[in-house]
Amino acid sequence: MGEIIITGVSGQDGSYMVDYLLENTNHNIYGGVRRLSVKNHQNIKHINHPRFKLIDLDVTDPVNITGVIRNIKPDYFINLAANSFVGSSWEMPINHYQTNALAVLHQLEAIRQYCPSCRYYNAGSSEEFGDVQYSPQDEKHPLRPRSPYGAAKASARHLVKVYRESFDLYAVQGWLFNHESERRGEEFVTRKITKGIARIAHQLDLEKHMVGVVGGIKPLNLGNLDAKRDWSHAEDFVYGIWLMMNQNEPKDYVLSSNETHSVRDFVNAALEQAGISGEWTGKGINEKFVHNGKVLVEVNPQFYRPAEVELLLGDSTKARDELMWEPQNDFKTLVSRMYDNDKIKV
Ligand code: F7E
Repeated sequence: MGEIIITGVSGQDGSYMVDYLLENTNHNIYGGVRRLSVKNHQNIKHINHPRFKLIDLDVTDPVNITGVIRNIKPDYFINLAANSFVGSSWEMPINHYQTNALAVLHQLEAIRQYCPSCRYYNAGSSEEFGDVQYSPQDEKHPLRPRSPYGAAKASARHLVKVYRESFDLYAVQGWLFNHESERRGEEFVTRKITKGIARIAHQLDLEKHMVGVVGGIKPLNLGNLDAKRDWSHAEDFVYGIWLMMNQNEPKDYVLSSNETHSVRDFVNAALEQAGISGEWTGKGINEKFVHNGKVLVEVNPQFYRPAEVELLLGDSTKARDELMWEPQNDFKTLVSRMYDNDKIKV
């Protein structure tokens, strides 16, 4: 029985990681959470287990990080704490750099000094590929980030590699393409869509039953509908991370579905799941989805980014061949799981 520290345990990936490790290993798990005046433990409220313990952990505080690593001397350290919303990284670039890059350096340094046998994982991102040179993107694709978020993750990747090679640490950083779920934050486009379409479906239902909706149906406002992403279910990725941490040799792997879909495709899949028909009209900022003369989805340039990653499509062949990693949820299953979870029950 060993000790595992997971940072960012109340987030989507952290919570699925705990679920997976409690079920599949017999290790003790220390879940790091940042102290907030209002707790945000929705994703972990179902976990009540003698091998799971919450600890205060702020990854931007090196004293805190070093103390925790020195005391617990973990066998595994899984860093899933991040400022993960790319869209906010232009407004708060320093926060993104501190949380997503500098914090990684503090963790590596503490592990090097106090617990060099600890296996370390840092959450890397397909955003590091950014302005992509070829598709699909594999482990050899150059790092060409387009946002302060992507640049911070790329910087962390270099640090992980330098520490691995200089000090012989088992330190890895996967390239995780977009991964979503019923536990996804509502600012990310997938959850914004499934929640938004669920609200609209409910309002259409009320109208059908002559109850009426005061002020009419408010359309779902989105940014770039043409952006393409390689979306998977987060549940499939946490076990990929665990496989990455348990090889003979430390290596970085891409995890992805190997399919790409536009934001518009995601909206269409959610509409289909909701049983709402209609058509897209207009182009660019005038594009709309119309159902029986009602606008349900429209473009709002407020959600455009200063620089966009237009296309991401992963190639996870290496993880599938070497780790025997096999995701279980395809695109349709992902959308239907998320939509059904957000559906308003009456
Ligand atoms: O945007 C477009 C937006 O915010 C996806 C994080 O987990 O995955 C995630 O980053 C796309 C972008 O995720 C809206 O412009 C259109 O092209 O859901 P997102 P992301 O930026 O891809 C990577 C792998 C990570 O590492 C990140 O941590 O959708 N989009 N309309 C919109 N995006 C948002 N958020 N809201 C919109 O209304």
